[in-house]
Amino acid sequence: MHFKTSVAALASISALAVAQAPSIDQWTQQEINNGTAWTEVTQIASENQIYNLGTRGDVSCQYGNAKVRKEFRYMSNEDRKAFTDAATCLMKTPPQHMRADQAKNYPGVKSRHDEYVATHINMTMNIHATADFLAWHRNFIWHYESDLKTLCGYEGTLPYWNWALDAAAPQDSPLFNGDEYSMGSNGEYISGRSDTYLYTQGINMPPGTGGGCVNSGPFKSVQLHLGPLDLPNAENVDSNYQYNPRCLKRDFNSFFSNSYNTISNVTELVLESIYLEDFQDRMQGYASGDPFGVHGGGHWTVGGDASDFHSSPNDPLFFLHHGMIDYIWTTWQNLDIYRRQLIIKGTSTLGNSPPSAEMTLDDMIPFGFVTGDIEFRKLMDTFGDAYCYRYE
Ligand SMILES: *[C@@H]1O[C@H](CO)[C@@H](O)[C@H](O)[C@H]1NC(C)=O
Ligand SMILES: *[C@@H]1O[C@H](CO)[C@@H](O)[C@H](O)[C@H]1NC(C)=O
Ligand SMILES: *[C@@H]1O[C@H](CO)[C@@H](O)[C@H](O)[C@H]1NC(C)=O
Ligand SMILES: [Cu+2]
Repeated sequence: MHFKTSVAALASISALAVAQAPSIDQWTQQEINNGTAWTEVTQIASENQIYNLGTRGDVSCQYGNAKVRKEFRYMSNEDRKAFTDAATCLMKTPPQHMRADQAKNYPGVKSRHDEYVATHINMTMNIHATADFLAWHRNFIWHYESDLKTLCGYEGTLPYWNWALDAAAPQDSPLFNGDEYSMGSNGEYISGRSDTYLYTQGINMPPGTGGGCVNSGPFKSVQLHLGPLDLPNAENVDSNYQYNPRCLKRDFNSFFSNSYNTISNVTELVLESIYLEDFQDRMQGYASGDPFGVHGGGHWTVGGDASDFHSSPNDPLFFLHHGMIDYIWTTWQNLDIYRRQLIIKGTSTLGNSPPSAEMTLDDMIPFGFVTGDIEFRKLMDTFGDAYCYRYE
């Protein structure tokens, strides 16, 4: 008994010693700006994860058999097309969760994809600037990946989009060249636009490089059915689930990527945020002096439907952006697994308005038309009970 306790205590002390998060001072500003630091940070995080998994003993999910999510541009042409084929398939697949007697309350829900959009619309005020922002979106995109497999025969994993690689000119990214292996083009260019003042963030947004319909690539003929609800220069719908058939729009804008989504922005976020409160606030732009963070900045870099606060999952690129957000979270967690794996902070209402109770890991989290409620604790570990995947 005594022996067992002291061995466990020793093990956790030495594990803590190796798992301290690195300090940003270990890298020069140039290494932070040119991506060297980010590459090394993700390597340290992976090594910690491998070490940690080694201490878990005989569990079925191991580093070697976990599914690997890759950056879209580093996938083969065939794999990229298989993904976008499945994503468009989901937009043509009938709703799976909504019952016939509910349909009259959700006139805009026509497809399985729309069930994701409607759920996000429904829960917007309870999944952003809340304790479960990161966990909720992790599970949301995981189910999307799972639906691509079970409903549309996809055999790969959910790609992610590292927007930092495209921060200088997202409109020129290979992801958006509009060929059949891309994530679809920019929106058609609309000229003669002026700046738009964004009241929530208090900034003046210059016009982007598109603005109209995505007219080449895999999503050129998709029809959206829900939203927009909050776009500054669009005809927003009057009610949450109104049927509003239209094309997908994008408006790539380097103003946002250069200001909020550079490689130094993501590296500094991860290395300078020691406490979870700082990390999640700064990522979402609730820290002072940075009204977007990498999360908001990514949505506004794409613009158009992806920048609608409520209905942004309309654009399949949403799921790749949130893949990157999830990658950043796993990296931050794995830099100091013992302190960060199971830590949460906050309530279940946006910025705690209206005030609500602190969330706990025992809370059951709802997912509307996506899937049944799931315990918060299960969403904390990509190698835990619910998942088995990693990023590369
Ligand atoms: C980044 O900067 C460091 C320090 O100057 C240099 O050693 C390294 O080769 C650079 N890496 C890249 C990818 O440019
Ligand atoms: C993001 O990084 C760029 C340089 O890459 C910098 O100019 C900008 O101030 C950074 N933004 C924030 C919010 O730190
Ligand atoms: C919206 O939320 C209500 C209340 O939680 C729930 O009953 C309903 O199923 C949700 N609808 C969707 C589409 O998520
Ligand atoms: Cu969201």
